[in-house]
Amino acid sequence: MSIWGQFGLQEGSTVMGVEIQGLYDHGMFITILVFSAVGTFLYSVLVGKSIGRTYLDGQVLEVVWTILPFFILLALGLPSIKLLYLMDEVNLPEVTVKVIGHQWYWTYEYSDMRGSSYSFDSYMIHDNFLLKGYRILEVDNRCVMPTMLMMRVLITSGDVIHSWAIPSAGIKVDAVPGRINQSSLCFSRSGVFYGQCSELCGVNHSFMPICAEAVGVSVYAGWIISNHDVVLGSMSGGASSWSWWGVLVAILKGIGKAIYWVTSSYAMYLYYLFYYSFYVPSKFVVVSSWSFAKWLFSSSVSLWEWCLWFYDFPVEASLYAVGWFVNGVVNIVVFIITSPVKAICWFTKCVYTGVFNLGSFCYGVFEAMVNSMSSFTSDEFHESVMREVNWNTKKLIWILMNRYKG
Ligand SMILES: [Cu+2]
Repeated sequence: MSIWGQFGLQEGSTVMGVEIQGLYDHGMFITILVFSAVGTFLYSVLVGKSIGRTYLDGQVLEVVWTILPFFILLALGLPSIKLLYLMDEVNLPEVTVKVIGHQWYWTYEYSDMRGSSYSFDSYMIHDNFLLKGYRILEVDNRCVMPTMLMMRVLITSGDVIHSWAIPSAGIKVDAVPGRINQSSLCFSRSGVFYGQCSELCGVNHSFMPICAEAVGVSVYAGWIISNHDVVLGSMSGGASSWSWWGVLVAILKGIGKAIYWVTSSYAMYLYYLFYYSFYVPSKFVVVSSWSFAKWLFSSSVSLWEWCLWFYDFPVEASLYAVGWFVNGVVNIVVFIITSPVKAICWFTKCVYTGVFNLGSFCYGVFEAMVNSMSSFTSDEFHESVMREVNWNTKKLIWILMNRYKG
């Protein structure tokens, strides 16, 4: 929520919100740098006394002030483009919330659970009834969402165009009648986050706030299960029938599965242990040492024979050695002259390989540069987000499976 005297963006409440905040800081840093540099130049030109009357042109200076802005624009633009594409990505959402804009309230629908769809309307609380909280931001029913879990928000409208926006979450999606817009959300912390309808939709446009309450996964699961139970009209929980036969079959099935799992994983472990710790290294050692030994043996035998020869007839042996060397050179020259196509192919291949390697190296450096520029959070943050999201996904599925099994 915005407060008086706020400077900059609201503190990010989602993973994407945090990244957007980082992009803003990054952009502001460069902007201030450029502004102060240009300001200094302007000041020194207008007020300073260093005027060169004989200074007509400076080629190097012109090249520098053409190339430098290119890199500055690249540093400003690339991270922004990457974030833009990341924001449109919807990665395997575990929870879907459908948001429907109305004149002038929001409807939230949770239809993930089988057999029922839980939905409610969210109206602004009028000043006269507001006991606590913020004026024209508080609602009667908040949109409850889990933290650290990949979510999908489907946004549509029942009448005119609205826009569902939570600034701190970095989300603003138009609600268009007859069309469903999709966006992803992943709250990085729990709390209550406010937003307002962001598309002029009629007289009460200002009085249809958005209020999202981000809670932990277990709290969210409890909330959604209890609400679905109300919808299904089975607060006591479904009584399942059971028999000894069923229990026996289930136990046998479980034992079979466990034996299969343990045996197969142990076999796989042994196989990979043998393959990578023994087979691969010994194969490498045997093959490479065998070919090296062959080469060493044949060359030393030839050298030894030549040395014996040299001992007996030094002139002949020397002539032969010179001839052998010249023959090699001549062979290469003859190869180039007689089969120029082959020689050109070989040369081209060498050049191509060199250029390709150089190019891929430059591309790798460029990619590393872009990657390091376009994420504004540390690797530890990424890792902790991945860990938390994985863990919470398992937790949610476990809770729901336990509740709805059978
Ligand atoms: Cu609206």
